[in-house]
This record gives sequence, C-alpha cells and structure tokens, in this order.
Amino acid sequence: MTIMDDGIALSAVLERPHDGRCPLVIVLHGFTSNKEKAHTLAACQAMREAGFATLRFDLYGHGESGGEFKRHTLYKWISNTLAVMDAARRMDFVTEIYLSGHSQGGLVAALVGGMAPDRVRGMILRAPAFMIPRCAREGSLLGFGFDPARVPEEIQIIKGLTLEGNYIRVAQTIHAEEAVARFPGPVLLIHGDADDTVPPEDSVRAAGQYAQCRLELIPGETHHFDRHPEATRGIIRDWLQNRIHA
Ligand code: FER
Repeated sequence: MTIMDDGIALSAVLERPHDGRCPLVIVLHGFTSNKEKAHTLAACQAMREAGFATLRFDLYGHGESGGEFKRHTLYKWISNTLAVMDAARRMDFVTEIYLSGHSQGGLVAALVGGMAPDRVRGMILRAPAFMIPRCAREGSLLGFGFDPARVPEEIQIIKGLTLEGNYIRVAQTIHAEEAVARFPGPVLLIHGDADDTVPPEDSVRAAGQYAQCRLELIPGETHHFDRHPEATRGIIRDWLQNRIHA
C-alpha cells in the first residue's frame, strides 16, 4: 500500500495475523536500509505469531518510498512516522498501536513515542541509535569527522553515499533523553552485545531511564541481527504474547 506524507509517497506493507481486530506494530528500518531486510521480516513474523498485525514501511529516501537519500533527515522520518500512525489509526481492525524500529529507525520510534505517549501503547526497539544526535553535536558520524559548528555542504558516508549537511543540522537539535523521559509505557529494548556500530551501553543506559523497560542483550549478536535470528524472534514473540494477555 501507499501512505502519503505531504506529497511524499511512502511504500508500506500491512500483514495481519487473522481477519479479526488486533493490535498493530508500525515497523521502521535503519539508515540505508529498507522494509524488506531479513532481520526486519523476522521481527515482523514474530509479532504476527504473537497476534499483532505489522505495518512495515520505507522511510524518506529509502527503499521504494519517495525522496532522495541525501536529503533525508530525522525530522522527515519523524513526519513520515506520524503520517503512518495517522493512517493506522484509521484502520478499522486496529485496537492499539505499538512502534518498533531498528537503529536509526529505533531512535525515530523512540522520538515519536515521546511525542505521542497517549497513542503509542508500547515500543520494541532493536539496537536504537540514541547516539546519532550526540555524534552530530560532537562532529563524528560513522567515522566521518567534521566541525560541528561549521557543518559541511555534504558528507561522503559509507558505500560512496552522499548526505547533505542538513542531516547533521537536524540531528544536532535532537535530545533523545527527553523522549525517553516522556514515554511511560512498556518498552522492550534488544541489543546485540557484539554490535560495533551502535554501542550496547547506550541501550543499557536508556533501559535505566525508561519507566518500564525490559532489556535483552543477545550474546554474540551484531548490529544487523544476522547471527542469532531465533533469539530475537523468541524475545519479541514472548514479550508481545505477555502484552496481549495482560
Ligand atoms: C551514526 C551511527 C549510527 C550514524 C548512523 C547510524 C549517520 C545508524 C545506523 C543504522 O541505522 O543502522 O553515526 O550516522
């Protein structure tokens, strides 16, 4: 399906566990990723096994959605997520809305949760990149160094990809701790302890700051959750099954 966000077409896939009414999880991918990656499909499958519908989508400048990669910002991703949440609220079968995201998508899910604590029933964050705003303020993103007070026109990020300086300007304004403090609902935080892109320590810290948080550190798992897919699936399934019966 296509969900519009002010002229930008967002490509989304809705999958339901059955024909009846049920809760729904909105699922965000990470930086340079898309909604079709194996670890995202596996997470969605675990959610449906627990009785939740899943709505995974491509964010601005990624996958099959509109927009140019180099022009994406966290603000645009927040706007996209709010638009998808509005669309989900109009679906007749949906009883409650959860947010989930991986890495940069996990950060954005956490930011939107803090903006709409009355509309988001709970969150599942996989390796959320709480570090991005801090790194943007300190002048180092994915190994690319810059003067944070004189943001360059563009930066060459991994895989020869170019990102406009506005990505950095936007990220510098964001304070994820405020969003964490504003979300009172249940949060499941999952992080691989062998993640060398986003430090697991960030999730340990966030887990201590969320009002209700279950933290699962998966031994040997990496940033892309490709070593122990069964572990993540089991954790998500069990946590959501307990929520649906609560
Ligand atoms: C960064 C750290 C993590 C960054 C992006 C990420 C652009 C996101 C990774 C992902 O979504 O997988 O410094 O800078």
